[in-house]
Amino acid sequence: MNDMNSQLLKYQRDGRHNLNVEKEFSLYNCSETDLKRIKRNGIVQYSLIEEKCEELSKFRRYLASFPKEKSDSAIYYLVKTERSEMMIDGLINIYSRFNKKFNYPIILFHEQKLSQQLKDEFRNICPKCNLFFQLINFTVPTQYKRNLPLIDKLLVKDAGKGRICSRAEDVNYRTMCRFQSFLVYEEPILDHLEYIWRLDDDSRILSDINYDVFNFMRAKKLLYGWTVVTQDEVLCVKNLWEAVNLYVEVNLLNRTCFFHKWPYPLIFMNNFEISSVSLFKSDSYTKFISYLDNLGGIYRYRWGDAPIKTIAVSLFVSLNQVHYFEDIEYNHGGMRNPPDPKRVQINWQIDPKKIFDFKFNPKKHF
Ligand SMILES: Nc1nc2c(ncn2[C@@H]2O[C@H](COP(=O)(O)OP(=O)(O)OP(=O)(O)O)[C@@H](O)[C@H]2O)c(=O)[nH]1
Ligand SMILES: [Mg+2]
Repeated sequence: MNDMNSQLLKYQRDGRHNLNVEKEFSLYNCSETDLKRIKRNGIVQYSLIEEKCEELSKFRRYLASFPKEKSDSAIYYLVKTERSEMMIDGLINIYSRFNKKFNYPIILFHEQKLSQQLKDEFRNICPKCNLFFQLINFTVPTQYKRNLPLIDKLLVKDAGKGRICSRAEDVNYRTMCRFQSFLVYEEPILDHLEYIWRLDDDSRILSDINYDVFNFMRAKKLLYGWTVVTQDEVLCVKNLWEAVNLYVEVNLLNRTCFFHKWPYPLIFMNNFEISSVSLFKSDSYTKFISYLDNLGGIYRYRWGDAPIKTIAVSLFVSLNQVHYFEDIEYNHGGMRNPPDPKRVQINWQIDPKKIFDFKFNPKKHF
């Protein structure tokens, strides 16, 4: 029996009012499981759930129209309402450099404040972009909200001597890191996808990509693709690597893939990240990330999603399933692929061919 009928029967058994039944009924662009998860993730208003389900169902229909040989994959962004102009430029960029040839769906996760007018504007400006909007709950979890004033004070104190981890004062930035670290994988729209390509509103592809990157990943059995490696800010990862070392030891992760070789504090700059969805939905990652999340370091110290996911890749993916997209020209905030040798020194970018030669020197670090 399908979800819709079983739900209807349940309501009839409970003697609930028909109006309610009809209301919930019309939500059934989503399955019962989708609905439960959407509500659990904090979206409870009827009209918002309905809108989310409608987009979800359009998205699934769109994927279902793909030929068998095309991978069930998508591109996604997290949209910041205040930077909608930048987002529009980003959409035009990915469309013209890649997606006009390959037509993958683009998921735009957003907060409630992203108005219908802005959504229409995105669609009007980029009518062939295949946009699917998904509202997310972007609030700070209660346990952290209560402690935020304390967290802020501690952060400033930790940083000391006037130096502070960048973006540390911005609580929303930490909520963004938490979303990118794992909450995104709890979104029903990612279910059954093979690969997901994350880009940010300030990500720019600098030349045309003439092949299907998702099919490429699939053909090579790859799990993680990147373009830029950089040194992380050590002030922003206080206690993170130590916590991971403890996790590795306690969980006897002796056969870790390349974690023990990976040079601290390098990270894949994951504002460009093509990854296997099943990797980040796996039991290994789920267990690992709930350990880190429960430590509270994302809010307490502003642990970034980039170090967290880089470490996870080094723990759970073997090097031959990690791919450097050497051929994709890319820029994010001055860090680019291929790296500009003159700038490598200035902006802490690392030559991808020399990752394992890197030696951390605290005196030379920012
Ligand atoms: N909805 C929402 N999205 C956000 C928020 N902050 C950041 N984002 C999005 O998350 C992505 C990454 O944010 P950035 O601020 O560019 O983070 P970053 O790249 O680490 O920082 P920069 O080096 O300053 O670019 C972008 O696509 C932003 O639009 C926020 O408060 N709300
Ligand atoms: Mg950015």
